[in-house]
Amino acid sequence: MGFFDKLKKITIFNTYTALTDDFYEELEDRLILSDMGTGPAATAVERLRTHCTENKIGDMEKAKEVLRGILADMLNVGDKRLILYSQPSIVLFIGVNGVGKTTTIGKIGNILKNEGKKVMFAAADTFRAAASEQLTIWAERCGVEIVKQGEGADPAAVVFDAINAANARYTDVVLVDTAGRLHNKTNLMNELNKIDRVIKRECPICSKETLLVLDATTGQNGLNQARQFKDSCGITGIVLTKLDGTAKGGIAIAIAQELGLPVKFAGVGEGIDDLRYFDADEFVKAFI
Ligand SMILES: Nc1nc2c(ncn2[C@@H]2O[C@H](COP(=O)(O)OP(=O)(O)OP(=O)(O)O)[C@@H](O)[C@H]2O)c(=O)[nH]1
Ligand SMILES: [Mg+2]
Repeated sequence: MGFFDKLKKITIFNTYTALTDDFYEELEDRLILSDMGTGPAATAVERLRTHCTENKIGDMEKAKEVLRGILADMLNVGDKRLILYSQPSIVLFIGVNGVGKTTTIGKIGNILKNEGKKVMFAAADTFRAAASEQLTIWAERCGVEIVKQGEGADPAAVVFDAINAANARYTDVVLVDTAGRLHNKTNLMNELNKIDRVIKRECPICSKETLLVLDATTGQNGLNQARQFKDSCGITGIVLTKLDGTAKGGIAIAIAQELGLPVKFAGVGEGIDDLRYFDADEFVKAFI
């Protein structure tokens, strides 16, 4: 079974026998329904039509391959790998409530540990005690260290502790969990800025990624979240979770095209192995 098999496929290529105007029209509708966005959907269909006409392609299977190539190309923006240039490197996970931040950290911790890296979790969601307990369970599951404080502690203080511990213990990567927040809550956004300032002050040479975690089932709403967080927090990439069973996978292309942000990881379930580095070719094969 392929990693993205749980994604709902757009099966239109099986229901038409020729590249008719109706086909192109329905394809565009289906791409828009997948939350790819009207602009990117129109661009993709136009590129497909032009390519197939110019190269006299009539075969549906060939056309499907061409479209996969076009979509993979549209996903190809920014630096798609996780940037880990220093020891330690810091990766901050942010996003609205319940999108899968804590779970994602557990899964990525496991991936990095299996790559031979020394990983530390920082439990900077101090909003509720259950949050650091949840992250502790993941830390035990993957066998990585965790730095935490009591409920209500200053998240920036947790990050301060984690950076110092990571420096002392030659940790490669610190993964920072944060509380779910809406981009329009000023005090919570200030909290993220404070975390940023602590990182800059305590580890000016640290490479830092800020990954926005998005629930794929929220479709275009996720795109709005990305736009707003990008404006205020300097997002460097996206983690797209809950791609299992959704027909809204087109959101990955919308984000790449409209915001220029790469999807770095994709999640397809709750288990430890249900998240991987995002592979555009693999994704488009499951998508179309
Ligand atoms: N089906 C599915 N469920 C997921 C996926 N990723 C996370 N979840 C589930 O989503 C729920 C919320 O996950 P959390 O990791 O707690 O989300 P969070 O963003 O940390 O939530 P808050 O800290 O409350 O903001 C949990 O039940 C996870 O198991 C995924 O890729 N697919
Ligand atoms: Mg959480």
